Amino acid sequence: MSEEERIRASNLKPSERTPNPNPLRSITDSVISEFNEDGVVMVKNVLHPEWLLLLELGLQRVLNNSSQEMHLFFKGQEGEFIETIRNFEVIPEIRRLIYDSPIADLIGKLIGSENLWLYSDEFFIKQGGNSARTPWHQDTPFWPISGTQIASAWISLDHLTSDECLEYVAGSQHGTIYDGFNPAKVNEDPTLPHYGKEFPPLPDIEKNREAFDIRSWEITPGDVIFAHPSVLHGGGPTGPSSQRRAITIRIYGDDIRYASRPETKPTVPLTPGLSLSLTPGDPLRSPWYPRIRPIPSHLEAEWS
Ligand SMILES: O=C(O)CCC(=O)C(=O)O
Repeated sequence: MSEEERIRASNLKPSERTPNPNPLRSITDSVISEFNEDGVVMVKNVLHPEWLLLLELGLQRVLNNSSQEMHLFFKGQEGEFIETIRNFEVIPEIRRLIYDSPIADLIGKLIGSENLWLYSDEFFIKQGGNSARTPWHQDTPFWPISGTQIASAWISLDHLTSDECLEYVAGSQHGTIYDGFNPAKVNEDPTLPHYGKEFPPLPDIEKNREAFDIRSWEITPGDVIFAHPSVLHGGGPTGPSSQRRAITIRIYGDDIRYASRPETKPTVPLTPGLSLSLTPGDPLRSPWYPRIRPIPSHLEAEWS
């Protein structure tokens, strides 16, 4: 398919809002305080439609039988939930998005770091009819890191009601790190001890929703949710005629260090060899985690 045909075949709609000429100004002191207190904040209209177009083209390449491995979470069920990770490495549009769009700079301002590295990027695509909730979980039990200067930007290509949006338990990043669900067995009860006893089992948040300060938002494409990866999050089922095509881009700063995880808990994504080159407590530096800011000089040269 030619580039032009790909654009015509896509769902791209003209922008319904005036682009924000200075997205970095949206990261105000009060946004930073909300992020630090609640572990999550939604910022409206920070991504120009051009970046959404680039993201949509990247997603089309992923779905168009690229070399990306697609993980189907709800295989055999009505709605699909497709996940692909490390798109940066194989999808040129996602690489461009991460280097050239303001996403990294927005996160840098939020976490207070001028040096920035990519932890991972991951597509989460719900389409094709009713697609079930994403189980409640935190990300950090699966990530070999310690430190605080890290945030995930969750970006949806679709308009979402607050019921279809990802949900977050405000403030939970300050509390216990729980065991969480097993990504290979997504339909299993997330409160079961999946990985041994190193982390306590998750509470049953769905059965006791009123006991938790759950946040979610109505989303217009261009809005971005920034979340700390230790905040509990889940949810966002889709209905018979809705879809939710989102990417999460995780970026970290100076204080993030390598940490070990229990052997029973495989890290996501897998990083074979990392434990042979780093000792717990070392700054997290490895080709697995490319530097994004300042832009490496060999990449800057591409602009001249
Ligand atoms: O979009 C989803 O359903 C899951 C997103 C998620 O777990 C994440 O961004 O870490």
